[in-house]
This record gives sequence, C-alpha cells and structure tokens, in this order.
Amino acid sequence: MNTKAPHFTLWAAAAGIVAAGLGVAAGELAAALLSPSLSPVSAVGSVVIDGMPAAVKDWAIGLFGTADKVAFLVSMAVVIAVVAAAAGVLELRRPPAGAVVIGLFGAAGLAAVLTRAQMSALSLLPPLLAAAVGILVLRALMVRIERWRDAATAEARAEAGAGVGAGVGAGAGAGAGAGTGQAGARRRDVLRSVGGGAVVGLAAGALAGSARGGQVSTAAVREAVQLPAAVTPAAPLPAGAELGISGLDPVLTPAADFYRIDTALSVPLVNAQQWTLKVTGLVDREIEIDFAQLLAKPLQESWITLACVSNEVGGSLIGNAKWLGWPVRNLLAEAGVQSGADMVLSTSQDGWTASTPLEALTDSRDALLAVGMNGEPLPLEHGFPVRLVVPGLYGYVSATKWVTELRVSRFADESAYWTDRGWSERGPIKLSSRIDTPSRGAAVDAGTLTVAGMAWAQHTGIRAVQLRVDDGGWQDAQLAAGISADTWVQWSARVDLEAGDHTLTVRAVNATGSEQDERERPVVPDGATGLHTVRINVR
Ligand SMILES: Nc1nc2c(c(=O)[nH]1)N[C@H]1C(S)=C(S)[C@@H](COP(=O)(O)O)O[C@H]1N2
Ligand SMILES: [Mo]
Repeated sequence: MNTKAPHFTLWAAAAGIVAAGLGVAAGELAAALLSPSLSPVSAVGSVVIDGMPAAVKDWAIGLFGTADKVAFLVSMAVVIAVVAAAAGVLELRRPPAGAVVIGLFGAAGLAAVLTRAQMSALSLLPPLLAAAVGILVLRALMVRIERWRDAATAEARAEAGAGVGAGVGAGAGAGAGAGTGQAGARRRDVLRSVGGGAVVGLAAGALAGSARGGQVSTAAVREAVQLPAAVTPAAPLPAGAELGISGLDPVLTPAADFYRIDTALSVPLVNAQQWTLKVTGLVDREIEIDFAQLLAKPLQESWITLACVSNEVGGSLIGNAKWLGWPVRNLLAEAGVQSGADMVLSTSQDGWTASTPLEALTDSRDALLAVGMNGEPLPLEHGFPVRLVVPGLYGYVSATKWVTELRVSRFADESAYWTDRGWSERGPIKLSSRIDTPSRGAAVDAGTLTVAGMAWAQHTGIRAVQLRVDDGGWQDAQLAAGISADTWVQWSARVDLEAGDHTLTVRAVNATGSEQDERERPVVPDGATGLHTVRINVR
C-alpha cells in the first residue's frame, strides 16, 4: 500500500471509549430526568467508596483533603476509559468479547443501584439503558471499522498482485483503483461516526449535568426558607476575638470555606417540605417532627467549632460557625428516654449513621438539631435542611447531615458507619493547636516576627498557648478573646529570630490545666496527637 497502514486498533479503542461514554451519558441523563439519586455513576462510586478499606479512604482524604471527590471522579473516568478502550480492541479482534465487557459494566451499575436505599423499578432503567446504548453503539461503530479494514485489505492485496504478476495486472489494477475510493469512503465513515458519537456523548453528558433538576429545585426550596430569629441568640462576637493577622484563619469560617467531609458522592437532596425526623428506639413515645414544626420551636444560636477526626496535626479539617437550631435534649425529653439507653444512633437520608453518647445530647452542652449556619439555611452540602452539631465531639460520631432519624439505643446493641470501620466508639475532640503563620518553609527577615494560629479544646476551653523556637524554652503566646469553650481561639506571639533555619513549635493547655499530648499518633482510631511544628528560614 502506498499510504500508511490505518490504525484500526486505535480506532477500535476510540470506538470503545465513545460507546462507553454514550452509554454512561444516556444512563446519567435518564437518572437526571427521573431522580438524581438514581445516577449509576454515583451508585457505583458510592459502593466503591463504601467498600474501600478504611486505610485507603484515610489516605485519600489525607492526600486530597476536600478535593477527594474530584480526585475520585477523575480516577473513575480514567478507569472507565481504559476498560472501554480495551473493550473496543477486544470487539474488533474477538467479537462479541467487547460487547460482553460493556454488558458487565452495565451489570455492575445495576448491582450498585440495587444496593442503594429507596429503590423502585424505575431505578433499573438508567443502568440498563446505559448498557444497551453502550453495546449498540459499540456494534455500530465496529461494523464500520471492519468494513474499512476489509476494503483496505482488499486494496492492499490487489496492489500487491499488480506489482508481482503482469499477467493479472490489468484486472487487479482496475480493482485497486476502485478499492482506493472505497477504503477512503469507509475511512471517512468511521471518522464521522466516531467523531459524531463523541460529540453527541459530550452533549448528552452536559445535558445530564445541567438537568440535575432535583439539585436545582432543592436549592430553590432552600432559597425560599425563612429562618426565624433565635429565641436565644448567640452572644455577639467579643471585641478582640478576631486578631486580623494576615495568614491567620478567620475566627468565623464562612460557609463557602468550611471543610466538607462525607461519604456522599452526590449531595443528598432533601426537600425541606417533605422532610421529617423520627425519634425511635428506647423511648416512651415515638415522635415525628417536620420542618415547619422544628422552625416553630424556640431556637437558639451557638458558636460551635466542628472538627474532623481525620484532621492531621496542623490540618485544616476544622471550622467555626454560628449554628441555629433546637437543642436535641428538648426533643429527646418530649420522646421520653427510657432507662438503659446510653447512645443515640442518628441516620441520614443516604443511610450514613453516627452513634453519639446519649449524655452528650442531654447534658448542659448545646447539642443542636441545626437548621442554620452563619445566618443562612444550611448549605446543601452541609446537611440541608437539618443536621446535628454536638460541641466537643468529632463529626464522625455526632454531626449527622441530612438527618432523618434518631434512634435511642445502646452502644452494646448497635454500631455506626465509621465505628464499623475501625474508628473508636467514642470521639471526643482532642486538645490541639496549630501555627497558621508563618507558613512552612517561609523565608522571613531577621528581627521580630509575629507568629499566630488557632487552638481548640471544644467544650473544655483553652487556658494558654505556648510557643517554642528550636529547642529553647516555652514562651506564653497572647490569647485572643475567646467566644466560648465550644469554639477555637486565635493566638499570637512575637519572637526575635536570628538568621538561619528555625523550627517553631506550638502547644496548648486546656481550661482544666492539661497540656496538649506531644506524642505523635495517627488520626486512626480517635484523632491525631502531637505538636505542630513549622520550619522557616530567617534571612
Ligand atoms: N450524612 C452524613 N453526615 C456526616 C458525614 C457523612 O459522611 N454523612 N460525615 C461526618 C463527618 S466525618 C464530619 S467531620 C462532619 C463534617 O461536616 P461538614 O462537611 O459540614 O464540615 O460531618 C459528619 N456528618
Ligand atoms: Mo470527619
């Protein structure tokens, strides 16, 4: 042949990717139109996330932090593309092996969807549609690639024949001439259909994304929510609580900057108008309360600093907000907790659970059924319409978002999502402190340097923060005005530094006089310990 050999294998791989892409887009589109909770991609992703060894999850959260979901979706897309490309090549070489691979994809989606809560016959449609579209498109593209290959092969043979034997030259030469035209046409056909398929797939995917109508309408319901004023408002922010030092985290975390950690790949969409919370289990009377009834309760506002057990020493999986809600103890009192109970198992709309010590929900601390965050209804990703916030406990044992049930129970009888995966049954937040500025590796001028950061010991309070330069003595830092024992507090210190490399270390002392634990422990099973150090270079 005079032209370069066409890369049929590459085109088969591309056809596989386009077929899988169109299938996934069709499934997502169907799900978006039916109900966002039916997305096969989300279902498969959630099953993978739930089945992942806890260590891998911890590693991913540590590595990607709050970008873990994006990282996960990108990895999923890469895996799908690689398998789909292989399916395309298989289908060219050993049909129908490629179609079988695409069918297995569909079966995985179907199985994943079947494991999700709230299933109906409709749930089966998106994965089945995805598999059907994927297989049909793969077959249709492969037929075109085969025709092209056959035409090109015939042409090559004819050309070879023309070159070898002059005797058949006339006839074969005529054949080759016709073949060039045919192979060319077949090639253009392949290009057009693979390209066209890719364009349609991208358009359908974009449509599926924007047609996530549920998300839009939930957001609209949220916009329309009018939160009542708190009967017990939070005390105003004390003067001097915010030091305003550049590089230092603000004492109030805006909702948009608040860390987000949960196992939900797509945000659970809960219609506030249909939301109810059931109180069940070891109670005298089971109760069910709806959103309007909750808003009609005497609400209170509290500053509470929420922290994640996966927060490494010096990490940023912590934030402080003003929460509006109804104390959980009042709800539990209405239901009448029976003796013998020592735990409340809270369940979210997507099935996630947390087991909270009953005591933390009934003692004088203000554990809230929260509806508001920083003066607004809860953002969708922070639990709209209602979540739990419990001062002093890590989120995994207390801060259930999209909460729909509180079951009064016993630790001896039941366990929860993370405690089933090797994390501690009890999760009190550990006394800790952090240097925010200067940042690690910063180069600063010799002389007096302002060092500042945050310290927290929720529900106990911070008494002092101390700073050390290299192996020197501990010097007291200046504490900013504290909001309450349930919130973190800013601190700052001024140190004189000579040129060279230096290590800054911070430690905190809580309100009862306990010093921060300086032994280094990992986040598993109940939160990291150790002192935060920052190495800097002084010029
Ligand atoms: N429904 C649900 N609620 C949840 C979780 C979850 O995975 N699902 N994660 C918990 C954990 S581990 C933490 S640290 C907090 C984080 O709350 P935020 O995302 O609003 O910061 O939510 C808690 N509530
Ligand atoms: Mo967490």
